[in-house]
Amino acid sequence: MEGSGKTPVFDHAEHQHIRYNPLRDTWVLVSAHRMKRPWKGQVEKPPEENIPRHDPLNPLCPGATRVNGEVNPEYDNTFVFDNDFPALQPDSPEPGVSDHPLFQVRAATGVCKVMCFHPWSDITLPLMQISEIKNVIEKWMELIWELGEKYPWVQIFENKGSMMGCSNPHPHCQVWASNFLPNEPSLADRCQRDYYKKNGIPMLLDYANQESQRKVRMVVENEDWIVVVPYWATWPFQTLLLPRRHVLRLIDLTGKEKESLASIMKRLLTKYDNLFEIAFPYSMGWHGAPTGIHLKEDMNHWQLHAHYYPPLLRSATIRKFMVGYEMLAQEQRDLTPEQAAERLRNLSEEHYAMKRQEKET
Ligand code: H2U
Repeated sequence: MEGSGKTPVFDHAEHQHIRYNPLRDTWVLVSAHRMKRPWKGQVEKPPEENIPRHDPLNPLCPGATRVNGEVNPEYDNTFVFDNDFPALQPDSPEPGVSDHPLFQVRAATGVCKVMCFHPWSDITLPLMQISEIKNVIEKWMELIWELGEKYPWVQIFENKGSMMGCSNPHPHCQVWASNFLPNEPSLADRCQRDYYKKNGIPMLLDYANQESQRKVRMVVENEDWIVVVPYWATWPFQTLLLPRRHVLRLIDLTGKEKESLASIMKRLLTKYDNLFEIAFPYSMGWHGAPTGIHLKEDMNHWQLHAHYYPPLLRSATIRKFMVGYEMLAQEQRDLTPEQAAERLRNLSEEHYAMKRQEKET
């Protein structure tokens, strides 16, 4: 095309470009043609398939003894306990006043909890019943209530799969509450505040409305929720789960929204697992309006949302590395968000493990 005299027409799937991420005030380089390059790099181990339903030596199982000597109850639903190795503890001495702007320090206090989703170790969210996923959502809401009363930020997050640093196959998430607003929510707060001031509508409400009309990045949707590969996604199959209504926090969900959230989570996660027919690894987490002292402030610029960040790119064993250029210049992705959304959208909503089971019987 170069030198042909004709200016090529821009095609986002062919021509590299940069896209703006309005939630982080950053840009991502999109270079879809890089998917064609051969791969001779690291190949990951696929996730373990034969996990025992109950292992008395697994500290997350019902009736098992944890590292600190405590014995878990014989729980048959969700189960929450204080992390025995917490990154944040309620008390910490004051570090004193910094004597130089380059050496700033502040006290960090908080609470870290672990929440088991289910008594079985060989189950994951997409394979759980909608009613069981709803129990998880209700427990999340309780934790936001309880910890959000005191702490300005309560981060619920799930690391799934050893590729994402998860240390235990038992289905679980973590909850870290802190006396400070961490970097990511702090940035999201600033960006949403600025957008609201300029446009008079919460950014992610505006965004959900737009994506509901445009459809190209839609993965799944129902009456109350949408899941899209965001326009500015950096991870190959990253998604953003958004309510259609203006909702500040998880605790504001109605009974119907809890039910439809459980349903859309199951559909999304089934598609994720079906993509490479493995228990799809990811880190996910909820972002809602800050809590604690902020509960009394006007937080209307906020919109509740969940981020899913899966690391895989080409197959069950080939991941995206966020290394050289990403660390030193800016994030870059290899397939367009529209291509990723189309692939996810076209996948079956029947879990591959269920299909296999049906075939065997
Ligand atoms: P991850 O798999 O995401 O690392 O979560 C497991 C958490 O469980 C981890 O934070 C905690 C670890 O500290 N844990 C306990 O609190 N007690 C135990 O006996 C084992 C694991």
